[in-house]
Amino acid sequence: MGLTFYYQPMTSATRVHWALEELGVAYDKVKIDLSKRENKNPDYLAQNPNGKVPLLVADGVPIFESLAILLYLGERYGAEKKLFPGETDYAGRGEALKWMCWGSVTVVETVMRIMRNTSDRFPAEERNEKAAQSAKLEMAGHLAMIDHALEGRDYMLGAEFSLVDVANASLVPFIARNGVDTTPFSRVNDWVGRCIARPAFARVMTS
Ligand SMILES: N[C@@H](CCC(=O)N[C@@H](CS)C(=O)NCC(=O)O)C(=O)O
Repeated sequence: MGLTFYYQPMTSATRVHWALEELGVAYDKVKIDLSKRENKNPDYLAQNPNGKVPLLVADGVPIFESLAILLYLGERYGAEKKLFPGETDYAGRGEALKWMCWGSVTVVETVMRIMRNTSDRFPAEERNEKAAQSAKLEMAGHLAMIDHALEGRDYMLGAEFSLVDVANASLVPFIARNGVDTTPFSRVNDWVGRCIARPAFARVMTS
């Protein structure tokens, strides 16, 4: 039955798209136009009651949430492609799960808090400058943590690029677009540069 990937470019689906391209697995792509609310069509909601992108339908099983999809892809294809620790590499899995979950829960919650308190996509009366400032301070702490973790290594798990880098490097440009100064974190910036220079990322950006 294979893999069908539902996405809109430049969204939370992008990191899943990137992972699919890195893994080199065969998949079909279906663009969902969020501006036309195609994500709220009954057919789409029947597969994804969460009504958002991304969605991956894997052998008939619909999987929503980009982190869940990344972990699924890592478990299913990652070890063979040397992009995810193998089933019995418990030390590697511990590192991978820790960084992927922390990025997708803690870091994403902080950037969403910044966005909700600064972006004109949200009503002015719901925005709070002080809440935005404290979230930006927290974010600086998160970036410092990644910067420290990258000391002496090119990628989050060590010398080799992995899906952990896909999951987390993809967050940094979004963080910067939300008004966080990432320039003090030189290891983070160098790492993001290395990750997004990969051909798989370029393919994602042009499709
Ligand atoms: N936590 C979810 C976030 C998904 C999400 O918010 N997707 C947005 C695009 S970035 C979306 O589909 N928005 C459409 C909507 O909410 O109607 C994930 O990582 O998959």
